[in-house]
Amino acid sequence: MSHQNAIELDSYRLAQYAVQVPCYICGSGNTFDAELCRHCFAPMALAHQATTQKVRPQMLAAIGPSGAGKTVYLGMLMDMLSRQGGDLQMLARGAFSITLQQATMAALRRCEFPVKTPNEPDRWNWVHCQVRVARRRRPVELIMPDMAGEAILEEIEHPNTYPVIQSLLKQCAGVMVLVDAMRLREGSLDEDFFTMKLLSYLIELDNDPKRGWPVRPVAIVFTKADRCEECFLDAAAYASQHAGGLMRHCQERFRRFRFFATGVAGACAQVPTPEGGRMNTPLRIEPRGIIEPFEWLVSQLRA
Ligand SMILES: Nc1nc2c(ncn2[C@@H]2O[C@H](COP(=O)(O)OP(=O)(O)OP(=O)(O)O)[C@@H](O)[C@H]2O)c(=O)[nH]1
Ligand SMILES: [Mg+2]
Ligand SMILES: [Zn+2]
Repeated sequence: MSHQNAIELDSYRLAQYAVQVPCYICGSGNTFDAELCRHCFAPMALAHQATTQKVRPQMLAAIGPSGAGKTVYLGMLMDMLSRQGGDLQMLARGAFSITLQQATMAALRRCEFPVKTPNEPDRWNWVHCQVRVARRRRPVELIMPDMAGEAILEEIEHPNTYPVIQSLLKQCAGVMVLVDAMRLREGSLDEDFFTMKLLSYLIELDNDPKRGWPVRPVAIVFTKADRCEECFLDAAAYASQHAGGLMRHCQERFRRFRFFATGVAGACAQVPTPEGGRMNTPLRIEPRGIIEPFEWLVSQLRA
């Protein structure tokens, strides 16, 4: 090969870097070979996959304080949806979309809960999936991350600490707000306050009466309801009784909201850890009310 030819090939390679690929979440330009967005750390695979599809994926988010049960719930939800037949079925898009369900189910099988989600967005698990609903002609394309509760709180208190959270929540078509039912019953006002803060933040992000958060679907999901049966019987009544502020907030600010109760563990025990502490472990896995909040949210999405 002549010297001149070699120069031509190299410059052709460099030309690829001149074309920027916009991140699907925040829109910032990235090089074609970037794995994560250099601005918000969302996986660039989301952008590459979206360009190959006719339908633009919609975004959903599960938010709630640290320890609310987001990882356990989302991991179990993805596992159940990907295995079941029937009216609602899920197909993961991309190998990265299976990690959340794989890590959660591996921990539960060892009779452990998954570890706390790290605060750094580059370590979050994202799911891009196709959801088929019996009544809909076309499947729904969805993107959903498992975010860390502490990072969500930090972003609300100090906007732009985690730009990915703001970009995502601005565009989300709907949201699941996870609330620890046990802590509410124990009278923890933190849970009520945190949830009201989250809901106020959503309204601040987009208050448009036609397209903004006042009209987007909000599922309030009480987690760990395996430990308080009355929550399963009537989640809305449970909210009125134990989270009055949250209930009023929903009624005044949102037009489409609904309360749900979920539980993943059938029974838990406190066991000693090798470090001398104690750890909450699931003795049985008995998922209840996992599909319902998601099914309702999907039914509320535009076609
Ligand atoms: N009894 C019971 N406990 C649960 C359930 N889900 C979660 N827990 C407990 O709640 C803890 C926190 O659950 P995670 O799913 O890690 O919480 P998270 O919202 O992802 O927390 P961050 O990652 O810090 O934001 C677990 O370690 C369990 O001790 C459940 O369905 N039943
Ligand atoms: Mg988590
Ligand atoms: Zn980005």
